[in-house]
Amino acid sequence: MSRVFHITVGDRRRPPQTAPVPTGAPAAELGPGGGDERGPGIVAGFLAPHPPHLIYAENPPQNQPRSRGGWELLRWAYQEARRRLRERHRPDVIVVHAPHWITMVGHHVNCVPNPRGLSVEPIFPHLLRYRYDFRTDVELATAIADCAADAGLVTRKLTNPGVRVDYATIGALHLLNPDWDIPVVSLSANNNPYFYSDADLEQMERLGAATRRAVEETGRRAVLAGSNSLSHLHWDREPDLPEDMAAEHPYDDHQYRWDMDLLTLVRAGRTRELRAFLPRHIEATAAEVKAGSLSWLLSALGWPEIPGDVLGYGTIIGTGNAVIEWDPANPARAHPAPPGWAPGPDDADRPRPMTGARS
Ligand code: 2X7
Ligand code: FE2
Repeated sequence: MSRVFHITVGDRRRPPQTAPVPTGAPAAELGPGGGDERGPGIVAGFLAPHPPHLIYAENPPQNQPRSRGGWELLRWAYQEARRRLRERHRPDVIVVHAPHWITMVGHHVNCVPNPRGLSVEPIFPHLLRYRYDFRTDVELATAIADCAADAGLVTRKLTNPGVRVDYATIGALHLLNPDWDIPVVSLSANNNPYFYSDADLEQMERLGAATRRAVEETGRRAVLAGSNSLSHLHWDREPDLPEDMAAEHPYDDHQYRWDMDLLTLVRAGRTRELRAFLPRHIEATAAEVKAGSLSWLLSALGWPEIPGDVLGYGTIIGTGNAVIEWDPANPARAHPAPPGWAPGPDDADRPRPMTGARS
């Protein structure tokens, strides 16, 4: 049984924003194999959640625990993300921002050429004990750290090969590229989802802009992965068989509906409104998005007013998780919200029961 603490969350009401619904941008040229023919730059971004349950359910050889599967809809969403990454985006590098490499002072960039070791999930060690061995794009990592420092952010280059890579970085990277044959840059989370404070996403946006500058200056073709769950309250007990899907469902209806509102904005391509909505969603659902990975990602993409492609949504021990792709050159079809719809569930002020454990 694992136990976690819960914070009291509420709603910080802000007036709904409105913006025109985009009809879609011109598609990029696709080559004969379906790959796009763009040159260097950030070619796509993924929201790539990392709960250890997903790797556990995949049973890869790198992970010690064995499972009978589970959480298939999210894993199939990742399957499609992998296909697009390999066939269409063909990046030189995957840059990942993940919330469980927590750095209390500053934004750190992993500049170790070949990180190797065992990554263990501290709350769910029975699900994730993963042997990793991958290559860092040190030139880009160094450039990101330098551009972030130029942008006024406290920044450090991690060069100590003994530092263990956190499970969120490993989770997102494994699920996007289990072959680990694409170099990586990994960024730490200076903005901590567990602090009792309002979300300060401004620095994450500056880090995103710095990442973009570094990618362009080094001439890389990069895919970005922001590794956040959405609503983040989870059960403090799990079933005897962790992958018993009869026990898997949203923590409560309130959390679920806030996630659906966020995804409605994403699918409609209302990115400006999404930007204003994120702090409300964080406040209402203790969202892991508070760590800033999603803000970093969308800022690096320039907050494109295009729909994101929601490849899948599912809960993991009650938390909300979505795999989403933003491809500025080949945007997804827009799914406009119903007329008169505004984000923020109408019961936003209702006090939520903190039920915690399931029976
Ligand atoms: O890191 C996580 C998470 N974000 C959500 C659910 C369960 C475990 O780990
Ligand atoms: Fe997490």
